[in-house]
Amino acid sequence: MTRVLKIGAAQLGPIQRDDNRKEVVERLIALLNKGAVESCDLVVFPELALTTFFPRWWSENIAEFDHFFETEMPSREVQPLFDEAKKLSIGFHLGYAEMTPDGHRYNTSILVSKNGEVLGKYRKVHLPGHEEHEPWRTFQHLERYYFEPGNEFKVFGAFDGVVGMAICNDRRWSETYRVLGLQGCELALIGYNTPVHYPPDPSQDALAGFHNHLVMQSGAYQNGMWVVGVAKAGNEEGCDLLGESSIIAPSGEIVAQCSTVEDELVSAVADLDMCANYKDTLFDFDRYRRPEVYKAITSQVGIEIPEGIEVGKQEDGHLED
Ligand code: CDT
Repeated sequence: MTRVLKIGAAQLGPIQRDDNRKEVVERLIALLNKGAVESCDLVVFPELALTTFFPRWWSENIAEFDHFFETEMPSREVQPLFDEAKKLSIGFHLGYAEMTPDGHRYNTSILVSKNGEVLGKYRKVHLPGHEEHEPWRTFQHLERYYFEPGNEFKVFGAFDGVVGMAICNDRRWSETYRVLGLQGCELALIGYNTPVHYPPDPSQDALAGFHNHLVMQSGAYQNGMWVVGVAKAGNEEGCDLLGESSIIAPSGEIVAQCSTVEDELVSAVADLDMCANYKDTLFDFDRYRRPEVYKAITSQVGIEIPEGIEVGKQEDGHLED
């Protein structure tokens, strides 16, 4: 059996605060149709693909932003996307703000099969930014105020392979890919909204594109998996969001990349069997991993410099056995 998928990375341009769901869903459907022209099996939409990136604003009353959340999926407004995808026989990945029946808020993504069935749901584990109002910032990043964190990285049997999901900031953490990789993940789908300007350290602004690809390419290579990273891009409510959506092979190479910061679909053929080239050789986990040496990764959160090391007061680098 050959396991070859045609994947579309469906980058979105900005969604402004007053754009309604119907308009946005029409844009998603247009991208889906571009995917159909390119014979895609799976189209990947970004994080919070139905709304503007609302955590850039503070509201004393959190419920004031509840209209940015979906209380059911598919909702009435999103149903046409499910219908069109089913008609075209294309699966898709979609990020959105989720409100559960008992009032919990998550930054969520779902994986939908070619016949419109929700195969899997993921809730963002690494919530970046801050939880309090920080008016000094050009743009706030209040994900830690608006969302609760999810608690697991899972994989799903889908599209003849093992598929995992992560969301935006998750892609910067090597643990994300490894936990997926340890479950045999062959294809990781990752949506993002990444402001180009990083207020706590603007020296990183010029490196935003480099860091984006650096982390996803390493994650792909070190775990022998395909990675699809898809942006909401462009100038959204005055905030520039990074584009450069890409499809990355298990070799770590980028095989397709968006060139605009607008609605744009790029596609690539992904041979899932190519994962074995890496999983069975250089990154043969069974053979080479040494979990007994990695205990600090799960037992410790922050940095703990071992006793006896006084930073800045060392001798000239001489090491004693
Ligand atoms: N959406 C998201 O997670 N964005 C973050 C911005 C970090 S700055 C607080 C990212 O890692 O791209």
